[in-house]
Amino acid sequence: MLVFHTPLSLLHNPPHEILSGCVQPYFESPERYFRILTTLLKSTAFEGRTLEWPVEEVVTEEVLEAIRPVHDERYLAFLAEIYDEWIAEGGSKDAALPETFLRSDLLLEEGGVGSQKDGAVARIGRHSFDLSAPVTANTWIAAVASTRVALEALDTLTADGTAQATFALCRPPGHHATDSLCGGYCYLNSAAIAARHFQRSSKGDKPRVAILDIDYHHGNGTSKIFYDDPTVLYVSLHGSPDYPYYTGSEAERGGPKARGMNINYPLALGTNDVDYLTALEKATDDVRRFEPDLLVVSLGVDTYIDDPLTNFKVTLAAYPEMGKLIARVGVKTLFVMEGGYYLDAIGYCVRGVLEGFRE
Ligand code: SP5
Ligand code: ZN
Repeated sequence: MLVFHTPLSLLHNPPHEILSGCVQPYFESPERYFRILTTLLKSTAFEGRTLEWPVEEVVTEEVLEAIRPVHDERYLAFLAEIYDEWIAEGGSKDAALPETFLRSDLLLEEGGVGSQKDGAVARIGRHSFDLSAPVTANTWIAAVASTRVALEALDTLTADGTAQATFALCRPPGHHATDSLCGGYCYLNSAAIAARHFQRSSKGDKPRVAILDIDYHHGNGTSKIFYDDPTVLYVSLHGSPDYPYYTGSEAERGGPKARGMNINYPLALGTNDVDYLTALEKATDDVRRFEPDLLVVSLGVDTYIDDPLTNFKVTLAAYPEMGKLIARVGVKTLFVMEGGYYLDAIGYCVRGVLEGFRE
């Protein structure tokens, strides 16, 4: 299986985030990229495809065309400009991070005050939903490069008649990013962008895409982006109650034009291998019934028992079984990397899923 990745992912390296009221080292670290890549490439079943561009050539008109159907123009301008604006206002060189958040229930009149021109602090609070998406000097470049990894993996998957799956080692991840908000280590929603790109670049009838999100956390961004779209099925398994707290319930079934096209499997904290795989089997049945033309898997491995941020009891033995269930859907599958923070296991968890898929 081809493994698409870019060393430009390493340019995004925020020193810290704020969790449990404390400044903590950033869990979504560059080391994750090395661990996953080296563990995969130790096996002859995988072949690396390194994507490299000069920094000033990462953001092309072509990739922006693929991103625009998913993210709003003002949000993209914010990601591209905020660090320099923050520095110009005297903010820390480490990273831009919000102080306040624009919430509609705070406003006294619709629209409130201000625009995009009321300074860096106001601007970042308009486009963030937590304190885990700092914007550093190269965050925008790394995020766009990460999206390009997903798009390249998709192009190869669709162009190659024999490939049944490709793996996009995206970093930073994407599934928490909405059309206009960053958060949860995510800036650009690469899985959503790839799904839309597939639909837009196909000739004939608009193809159907299923997104199966097996990261521990609910992919609130992806869910929101496709919530009222009957051509994209979103199915998520996630720990509940847990981050991002306000989304991911079974009652979220899709908007008026797309009832039933959003399916959530909230799983209790402490969920073990058997219960996890039972739920995943139901989720893959949902995907199969939809008869998609493409399956995008948001592959987070923060479901692992020792993950420092999460609360399942899923062991290494479960990951190849996950891959087998996903393969049984029987459709071309793009795997897009999302979360996973226990460095000593993430490579083996990812390898387990991908090897299980191939068998
Ligand atoms: C892509 C992805 O997996 N993003 C996850 C972001 C989760 N951020 C908040 C985690 C809250 C964890 N709280 C418990 C900390 C125990 N040390
Ligand atoms: Zn996660």
